[in-house]
Amino acid sequence: MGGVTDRIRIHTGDITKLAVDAIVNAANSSLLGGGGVDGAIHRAAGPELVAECRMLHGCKTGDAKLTKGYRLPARYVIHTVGPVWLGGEKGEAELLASCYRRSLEIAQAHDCRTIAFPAISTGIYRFPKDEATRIAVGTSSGFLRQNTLPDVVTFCCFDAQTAELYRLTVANLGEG
Ligand code: AR6
Repeated sequence: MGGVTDRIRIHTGDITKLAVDAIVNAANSSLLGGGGVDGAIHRAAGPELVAECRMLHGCKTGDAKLTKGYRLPARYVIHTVGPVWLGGEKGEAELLASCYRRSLEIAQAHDCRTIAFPAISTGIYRFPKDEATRIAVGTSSGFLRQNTLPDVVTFCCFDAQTAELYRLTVANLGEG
């Protein structure tokens, strides 16, 4: 019997290239674009993306909203707003977990079999990578255990060091 780790992939590279049902964007609460992975997604999707985002009237930290993928190979973009790291006492961990959970719920509601996440909040928002990776893997594997959709979660790491951290974290998951 395969456990949930069989439904987790770790990919090193640019999330805008992935032909999955949904890619997740590490957005800000305006949903109108920015730097980092958000800038890359908007550039690759084309100007229709920001036009649809304007109609969403923003998004709260820890929540997520879906748009089409336009010129991306992915059918949908799920825009989530991670917490800015303020030292760890401002609910950052719970808010980051909520980003993963809400994104997976929205993917499921749109019948997505495959979804790819970037390392939300670990760039411009400065969330410590070790803890962010534990939250990403822990929350996603918990959701996979309880749900058949999405079938496969890909963690898209921008560099080899991050991918290694994800590999170690997945390996440490107790399969129960
Ligand atoms: N593919 C995959 N991962 C990427 C890519 C890419 N093309 N580009 C960067 N990363 P960040 P945040 C990684 O800063 O910390 C924006 O301005 C990057 O190495 O993109 O959540 C938004 O508008 C890092 O590991 O997002 C917000 O204002 C991870 O993606 C703010 O930044 C997340 O880094 C959000 O900050």
